[in-house]
Amino acid sequence: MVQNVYFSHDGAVDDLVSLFLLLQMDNVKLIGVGAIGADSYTEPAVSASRKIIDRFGHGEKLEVASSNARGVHTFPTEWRMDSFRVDAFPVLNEFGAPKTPIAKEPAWKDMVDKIMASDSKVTVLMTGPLTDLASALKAEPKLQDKIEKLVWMGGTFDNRGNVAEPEQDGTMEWNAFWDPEAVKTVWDSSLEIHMVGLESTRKVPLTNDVRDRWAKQRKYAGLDLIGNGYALVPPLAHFETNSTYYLWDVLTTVSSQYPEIVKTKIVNSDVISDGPAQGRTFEKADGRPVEMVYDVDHDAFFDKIDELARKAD
Ligand code: AGV
Ligand code: CA
Repeated sequence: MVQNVYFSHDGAVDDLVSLFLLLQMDNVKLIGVGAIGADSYTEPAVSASRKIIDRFGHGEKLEVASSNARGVHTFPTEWRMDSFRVDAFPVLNEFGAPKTPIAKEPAWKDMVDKIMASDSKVTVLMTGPLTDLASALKAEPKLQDKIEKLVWMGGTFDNRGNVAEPEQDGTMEWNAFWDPEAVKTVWDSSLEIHMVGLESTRKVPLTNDVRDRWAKQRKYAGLDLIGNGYALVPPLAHFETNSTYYLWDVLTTVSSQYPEIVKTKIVNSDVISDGPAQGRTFEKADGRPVEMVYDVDHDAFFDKIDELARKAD
């Protein structure tokens, strides 16, 4: 069965690879894409998205909306620069300026309009901060009834965060930390939430073996794109550092359509939205339920990436 999906991402390497993979999934009908300059800058995030749709979208007619969201805590500039590099990849620039149009409205409004106009319920897939969804829910409360579920890369329940910044206690995941208030707004809604936190993404680091596997398949344009993308970011080699890269968003995107590769459980939870733990998602007996991915079949996951990417040419 084909599922209508609205994809909101924040322009990092794994967000853009996620967009590429979504475009290869037979059961996904993308109805809109929004890009937010959180772990990126908005202009290259939007531009690279348009070019990926042009080159790898199989003629799909889509628009890319630009977000005007501002975070509470900004990502390190060094990480955000990757979006300019992906946008400059030759494979995305062979045919000149992008043709996929930029949507008229800012991303939060585009999300409202496209979802309300959809002929069936929509899965909202988000691989960045929840800011635009929170704004959309505030502006149009009826939106909740049109959303099948939210699938989000963000948060963690084991208090081992991935933010290394002052004035925080180390328990938060970055997408939640960028805009903690937005996470609270979404948690307080009646949406069905599926969450991929750091518990599972830790099991799928970028490694040199993974890079080699993609390099061997570079005759496929899609795997060459993935290989080039992940050449920009540091792998897990000897020891985890603050910049070590995992396949966070790709795991979220792939498992949203192929749930057989992950294990999930229901967690009752809440969110802290201020103080040194702002952005922390935590278990709470009378909190709202979320379906949390806690484990992944590593090999099945990487096989699925290959299989999807080979379909692109
Ligand atoms: O926390 C993971 C989120 C994902 O959506 N992002 C990167 C993914 O797109 C932020 C992030 C955490 N650690 C990072 C991040 C790192 N070492 N480099 C770049 N981004
Ligand atoms: Ca992201």
